Amino acid sequence: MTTIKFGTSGWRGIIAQDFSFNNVRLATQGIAEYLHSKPETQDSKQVILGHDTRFLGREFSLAAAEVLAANGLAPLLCQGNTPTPVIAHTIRARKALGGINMTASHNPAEYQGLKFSTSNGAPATPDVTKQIEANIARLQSENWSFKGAVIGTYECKTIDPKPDYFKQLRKLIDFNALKKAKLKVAVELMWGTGRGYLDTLLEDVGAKITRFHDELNPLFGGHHPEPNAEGMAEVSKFVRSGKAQIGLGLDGDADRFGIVDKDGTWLTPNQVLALALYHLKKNRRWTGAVVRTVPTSHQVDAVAHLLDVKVYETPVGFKYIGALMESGPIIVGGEESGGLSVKGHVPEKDGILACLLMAELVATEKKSLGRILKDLEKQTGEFHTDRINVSVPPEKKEALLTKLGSGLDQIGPYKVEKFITTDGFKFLLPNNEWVAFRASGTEPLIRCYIEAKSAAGLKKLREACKKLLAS
Ligand code: G16
Repeated sequence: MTTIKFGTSGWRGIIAQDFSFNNVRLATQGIAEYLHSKPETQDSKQVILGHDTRFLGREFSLAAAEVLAANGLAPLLCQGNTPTPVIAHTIRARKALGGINMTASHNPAEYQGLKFSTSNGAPATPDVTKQIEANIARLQSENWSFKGAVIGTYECKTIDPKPDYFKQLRKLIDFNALKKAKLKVAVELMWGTGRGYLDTLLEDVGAKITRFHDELNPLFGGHHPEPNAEGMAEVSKFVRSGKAQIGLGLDGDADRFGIVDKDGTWLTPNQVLALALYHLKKNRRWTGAVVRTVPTSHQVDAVAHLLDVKVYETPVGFKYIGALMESGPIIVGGEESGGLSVKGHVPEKDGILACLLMAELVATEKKSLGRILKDLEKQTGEFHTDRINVSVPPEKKEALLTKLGSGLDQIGPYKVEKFITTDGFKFLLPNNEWVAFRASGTEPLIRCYIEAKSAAGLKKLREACKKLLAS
């Protein structure tokens, strides 16, 4: 029997092994029962369904739709494959009860996933997923089963979510500035759901775009559909050759962004978050605070300090950022894994919005992003970050986490000044440098995050962390 657990973002599993039709039906029944326990279910019955480009996405969505309908709810399926932020916006725009999104985001092709969002479009918070998990465990103990229609044959009402979402982005992005700039843009669509969204919006404002991987391929070319330095390498090369002024990319479900500067350098999401805050506060004059997760760069804090903006720190997961965005004015919330959203938008990460915001910044200041960062660094100092993903055998994982969690006085030659346990273990070192360790909630990995004030310092810290992880 599979234990269905909601990790950092939804439930993820290997297709056919854990992520089966029966388990999707079971998880959906758990969600339907949760929805029935909410008073809002008196007013609306709608639940938005969507899926990414992975194997059997539509069929899994239809299986979920059938269970929802059997529970007296009204499933509405987004046409075609749909970005996560678009599903989030659709939930809000249609005042639905929530949404179920079949996506394993950046995980490799053998995975599928189910993300549940509440009526505000935000990823479900842990108190909600705990209730759903308890419902599922109870259903399992009662041997609950559902006799569904032949796979893929159930008929569900569909909607086109694009027009509403485009309308929302036209409110948030300065498309006039983009129109004037006529940028040459390389767009990495990563065989994912961003196709027809990011590229179309840019083309509509007269940008000259070159698309990468804009065909449907559930195998993602054998890679993780992640717009990190590796995932953006082809775009980097293209931009470096002078054929485009900026490279913009998305992950499989278009909630994460990847940005390549004019010289072909891939910018870290940490840098992009700092730039987004700078742009919205300085050029747009937005007011409010900034939210970042624990392992996100303190460069964000340094830029916030320059601009007199308050910083909030949360555990990893956009569900925590989203919750804060719903509770007060937040200019921008984001995280080092490549997610951000802004004031007035969905409390869910939106890669499409992030990419357009960076293009808008270039169009507004008529400078490269690297140039803007260099100017900021003159005032804040430099920030060098890295992330090491370590695959640790399950039998060694607990021992390693226990060792790190017991607190350490030293990391290599550096004295630990403060130990933070908001999520995993973060060790603050002298000179505003730090390292953090935590178990990923989406992949069987331990993540080690490092920040130093110089390239040489980063190298030294990386070595110290590698030694610690190997010992
Ligand atoms: C998900 C969450 C993010 C989180 C990321 C990494 O992203 O939505 O909030 O930062 O996982 O989490 P972890 O380090 O626990 O693997 P996505 O894009 O996969 O949905």
